[in-house]
Amino acid sequence: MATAALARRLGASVKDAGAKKGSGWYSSHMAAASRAILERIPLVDFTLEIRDARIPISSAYEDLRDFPPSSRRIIVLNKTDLADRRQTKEWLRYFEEQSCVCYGINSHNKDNIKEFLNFIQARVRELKKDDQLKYTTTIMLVGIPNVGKSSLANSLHQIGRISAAEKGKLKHTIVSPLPGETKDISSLKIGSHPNIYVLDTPGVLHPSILDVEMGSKLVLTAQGLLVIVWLRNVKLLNIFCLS
Ligand SMILES: Nc1nc2c(ncn2[C@@H]2O[C@H](COP(=O)(O)OP(=O)(O)O)[C@@H](O)[C@H]2O)c(=O)[nH]1
Ligand SMILES: [Mg+2]
Repeated sequence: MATAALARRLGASVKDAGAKKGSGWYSSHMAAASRAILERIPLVDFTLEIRDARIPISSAYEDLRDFPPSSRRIIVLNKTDLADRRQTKEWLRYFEEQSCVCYGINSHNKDNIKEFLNFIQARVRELKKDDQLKYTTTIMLVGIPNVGKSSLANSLHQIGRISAAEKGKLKHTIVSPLPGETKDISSLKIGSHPNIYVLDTPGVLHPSILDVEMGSKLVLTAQGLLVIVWLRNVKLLNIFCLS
């Protein structure tokens, strides 16, 4: 009971922090990233919307809400290692019933990444049946901060290049439990014959969509750290002391 009350209080604080003008949360940088991502969606072959497997609804990427389900948009439930296995299965079934292509993954698990690469390659083959070797496929990873976009991009790059016996230096995009570390859109090669690139993007979270429940879920999952950083203007310690 006390935990539920604390969760609600934290959720309400996150909501208030989002609504507060000048809280620095939805910066001009995030707004620019949101625009840049939206501009690229029609240009890329696939958009992977990365969500947290523990909170697959609250971690949805708002900017994709108006895009209808399509075989070119794939919902990836990441961090399945932290989620309840049975619930993840149910969520995957739920999204499939909504005509969404959906995949559950742990970005830190090599076998998961290999299977996911096979899945992506199959989708690429379906998309470019004719002369597919000539084309370069681009896959953009989008999502709210901290869902694991950069981790997934790095893992796909590492495993994809090893499988393709590619030479050359491995690239890295920054992985961090703190928000806002990915500042630009960067591209990493994940396959050859045909060439496949993933675009890692900065996380975007519109404060206007937050309600108390979503706020508390973000606090209580891995996004907790991120929210605490955002909440530096809110007297978070007071919230704990009052509970
Ligand atoms: N347990 C677990 N942690 C993950 C997974 N993917 C990413 N993380 C962690 O989540 C945090 C945020 O990851 P990052 O890739 O920077 O998220 P981004 O902001 O969406 O790019 C980091 O501490 C990662 O190590 C996963 O599948 N499982
Ligand atoms: Mg990142």
